[in-house]
Order: sequence, then structure tokens, then C-alpha cells
Amino acid sequence: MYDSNHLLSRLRAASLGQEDARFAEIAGAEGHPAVSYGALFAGAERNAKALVAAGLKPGDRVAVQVEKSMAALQLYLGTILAGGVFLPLNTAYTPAEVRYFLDDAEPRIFVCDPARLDRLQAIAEEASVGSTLTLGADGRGSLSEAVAAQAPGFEAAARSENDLAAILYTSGTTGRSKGAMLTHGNLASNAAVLKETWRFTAADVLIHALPIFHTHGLFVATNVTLLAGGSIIFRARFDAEAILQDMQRATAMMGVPTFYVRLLDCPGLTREATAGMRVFISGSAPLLAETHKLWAERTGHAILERYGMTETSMNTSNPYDGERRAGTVGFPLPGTEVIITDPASGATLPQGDVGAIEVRGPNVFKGYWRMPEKTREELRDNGFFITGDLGMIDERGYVSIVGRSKDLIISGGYNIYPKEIEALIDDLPGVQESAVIGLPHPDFGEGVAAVVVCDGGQHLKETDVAAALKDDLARFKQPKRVFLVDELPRNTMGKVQKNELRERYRETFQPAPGAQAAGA
Ligand code: MLC
Ligand code: AMP
Repeated sequence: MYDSNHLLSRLRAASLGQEDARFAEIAGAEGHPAVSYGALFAGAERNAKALVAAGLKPGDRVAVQVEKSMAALQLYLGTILAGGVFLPLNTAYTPAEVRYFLDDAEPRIFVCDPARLDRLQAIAEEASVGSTLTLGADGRGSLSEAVAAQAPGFEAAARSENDLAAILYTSGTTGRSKGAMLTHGNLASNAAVLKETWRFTAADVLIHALPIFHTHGLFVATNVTLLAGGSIIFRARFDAEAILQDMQRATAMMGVPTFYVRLLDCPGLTREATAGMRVFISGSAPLLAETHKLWAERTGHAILERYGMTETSMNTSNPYDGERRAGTVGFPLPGTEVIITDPASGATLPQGDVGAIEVRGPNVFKGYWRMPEKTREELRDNGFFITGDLGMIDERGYVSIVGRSKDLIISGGYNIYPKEIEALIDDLPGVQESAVIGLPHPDFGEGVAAVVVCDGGQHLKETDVAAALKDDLARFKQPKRVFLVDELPRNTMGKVQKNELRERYRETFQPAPGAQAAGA
């Protein structure tokens, strides 16, 4: 029934005929209800029908800003089944941020939380969205009603590997978010490679505590499990103590480094507690070698670190068998090429040199939505994508990321582009200019701080800046500290020296000397 749909036919293959097999345990819900594969896909089919009834045609975007739930996952699968392009949005985005995505992507359908409908309905109408539906964390809403009215059974829309399956927005160095266009082939090929590389099978039970609006939780965790016919323990949010309990029944976990740092703070994290676990995978942000070491000492497991991006899905991974080298992101995945180039000339550098990381393979996206120039700047004619990360490949072939050529902060696995925040701060009355930087943070890896120069004679306070950003920026992007200064350090070319600022304020979020470090 799904044969003509490139991605869904693959995601369904392992569970065909296994209708009663468990796909998920809904952790935290009363009685921990289980969802079978049969129920998962019946729900996806109902969603597909409801979307088509709401006007969806193949190729149309379905923008979604809803809390994590099984119904939201079925909406993802239903969208693909109906030939739509899934466009998930971070639940932390403010209406001002959502407005940009709706204007830019022109979705046919927008699904939001019923509690936010009042504020978002008008925005959706102004953006000419065809139909706005709701889906709450409790499963209620107009989409849920439309879905419940449908019977299962749906002839999948024909989609080939080059058709779009999703658009995921990723912030840009200019402050304007870019929609990364991911095809059926991108997602299917990456999931297949990861399933093999990490040895996922139907016997696996994955702890799924990541959000489902990003590549990591939506595609890596979910698609790999589906492809293997395994199951997940589905948690609405990260909770270290609850996850320790989950490890009694699980075999695998995927998380951002903050997960590991927080778990290390739990006295219950021991060899015994993790004895049934097969693999711990980390990515989305650098895992400190120290965290890797502490984890191995406490649990006997070497965390398997991998490297990916919204635009490329996963590129490299430490080996399942063989040494998982702390501080490296392992080898290029089968089918993916990684080269290190001279940032200025683009020439490939000799092994061991540090340069720009470029990747090519079936995982690499099709380009940025309606941004041909941006696409040309970052995606070469020969298929190599310039990641914006700086790195090297050692004599054994392990890739290390040593820095970024893009001005980017990664906080708790979320990407934050300083430019977006600086533009808002610079617009505030009384502000002359600002520089937003990432500083070492014991929990989030990097924490956002803003350094602000006031207009002569103005006496702004730190809290004035924070209050002014409240309604415009998602909470995780808001500076956790604001410093008011007389001037910003500049080099002879007039460029603001962010390195100097990072050095000056580097202790800001660090625990006081003598206090116990947060696990890392
Ligand atoms: C929450 N806060 C954050 C934050 N998360 N601030 C900065 N960075 C973050 N990541 C804020 C909250 O708004 C709150 O602010 C305060 O910090 C404490 O919140 P919390 O309750 O402790 O946060 P929590 O809900 O526990 O979330 C932390 C987290 C979450 C790490 C679990 O951020 C998370 O799930 N991150 C994963 C992101 C992810 O999936 N990335 C993958 C991207 S894909 P206040 O002031 O109100 O108290 C990708 C490609 C790849 O990168 O390679 O995978
Ligand atoms: P995103 O655009 O949100 O998908 O974030 C992608 C970026 O996250 C990459 O370009 C890297 O800078 C970073 N990243 C992902 N995985 C790792 C990792 N294992 N180590 C260091 N950085 C990583």
C-alpha cells in the first residue's frame, strides 16, 4: 500500500505483518500505554486522510508547532504518506518567530497547540495559510477530531527519492533562518546507514527523550527505530531520574551532551543501572572528552559520538566495534565523503591539516528553500556541502571538529545565531551596538551572553535588555547574562573581537572555584 512512497515504504517494511509488535511505550502517561505498529500506521493513515480533506496536495508544506506526543509523530508520518512536506517548528518559538516561517514557507496547513490558537490564527491568515488546525499535548484539538472521524486505510501518494519530505529551518549567519530542503532519499538513505552502523534490530528499545522538531529526535531516533522494527520509550521531555529507571528496560539511548552531563549528576548512574544497555549515542554538540571519560568510569560504556547537521543528517560516526575516540566524531558514514579544504581557495588539504569540513553523499540536502544564492554559496556544483565547521582527519581516519567558521552558539544542542539576537538588541532605544557570544556553560555546553554598548548618556540596565527581548525571542535564545560596556574591542579592520570578549567573560557560567563541577 505504501510501495510508491519512497520513504514510507522503507519505514514500514520491517513492521509489515507485525501489527501487534510494540512500537512505543508512552512514558509518564497513566499506566504507560503501549502503541503497536498497527496502531501507529493506522493513525498515520487517518492523519493523511484528514490532511487531504483539509486541502493538502502533494508537495504542499504542513507547518507544525505542537508539543511532543504520539499524535504528533503520526502527523509526521501522515504528512509524508499524503505526499506533503513536513515542517516542524520548535515549541519555544514566539509568535513573532513563527510569523517568519509561515510567511517564508507558505504552508497549505498549519497545526498548532489549541492554547496558542488565539495568537497564531491571525498570523496564519496573514500568511495565507489554507487551513489552521490544532493538536494539544492531551490529544485534543480540531486536527484530532478530523483524524478520529477518518477510517484507517490510505493509498500512499507516489513520491520518488528526489521529492521533498521535509523542510527544517536552521538559523543563518545573516540572522535570517533558512529552510533546508530534505528529500525522501536523504532521509531514507541516512536512516538505513545508521541502522547498520549502530546495529539496530527489532530487539532494540530506544530511550526517546529528545524533541521531535529537529533532525536528531525526529529523523535519527525515530526513523532508525522504524527501519529496524524496534521500539521506543517515548518521553515528552528529558528527566534524568526517570531515564535512569528506563534503562532497566531499554537497550539504547540517543542524546545531546547535556543529557550525559545531567545523568552524571545522578548518584544512581552505575554499572548495574546501565548493565542492560547496548549503546549510548551522543551528538548535535561537542561532547567533552572529560564527559566521555567520566561516563566510561561510572558505567563501563564508551559513549559513541557522531556528527550531523540539519542540512546533511548524519555525516560521521565513531565505530560500533573498535575504538570510540573521545574528542573525535569518528569516520565518514558509508556512502558519505568528508574532505578538509582550504577555506580561502577551496583546495583539498593534506591529511592532518585543519580546514573547512565539506561533505558529499546521498544524505546531503537539496538546497535552501527559495534561497538559490545561499544554496550556491554553501553547496558546490560538485555536490560537496561546506558545513561551516572546521576540522581535521587524523592518520587513522578519525574526524575531529576543532572549531566553526560560522558565528554560531550551540546551547544544549540548540543552534543560536548571534546575528539574530544582535539585530534585536541593536534596535532597542538607548543601544548603540552589541555583540552576542557563547560562553562555557556547565549544563548547556555554551550559554548565551550579550555585551551591549549604550548610546551616550543612556543608562540601560541588564534587566531592561532582557525584558525587551522577552516577546520576540524563544527563551533558549535569550541571553542568560547581559554586560554593559563603554565600547567593544575591535581589530585594526574595525571588526569586533569576539574572542577577546569570550576570554574576558569566560568564567561567567562556570561554577565558583571549589564548587563541584556539573558532571563535566
Ligand atoms: C532549555 N533552556 C535552555 C535550553 N533548554 N537554554 C539554553 N539552551 C537550551 N538548550 C532554558 C529554559 O528555557 C529555562 O529557562 C532554563 O533553560 C531551564 O530549562 P530546563 O527545564 O532545565 O530545560 P530542559 O527542558 O531540561 O531542556 C534542556 C534540554 C533541551 C537540554 C533537555 O534543551 C533539549 O532537549 N535539547 C536538545 C536539543 C536537540 O534536540 N538538538 C538537536 C538538534 S539537531 P528559564 O530561564 O525559563 O528557567 C542537530 C543535528 C545533529 O543539531 O547533529 O543532531
Ligand atoms: P544543526 O544545524 O542544528 O543541525 O547543527 C549542526 C551543527 O551542530 C554542526 O554544524 C556542528 O557545528 C554541530 N555538531 C553536531 N554534532 C556535533 C558533534 N558531535 N560535535 C561537535 N559539533 C557537532
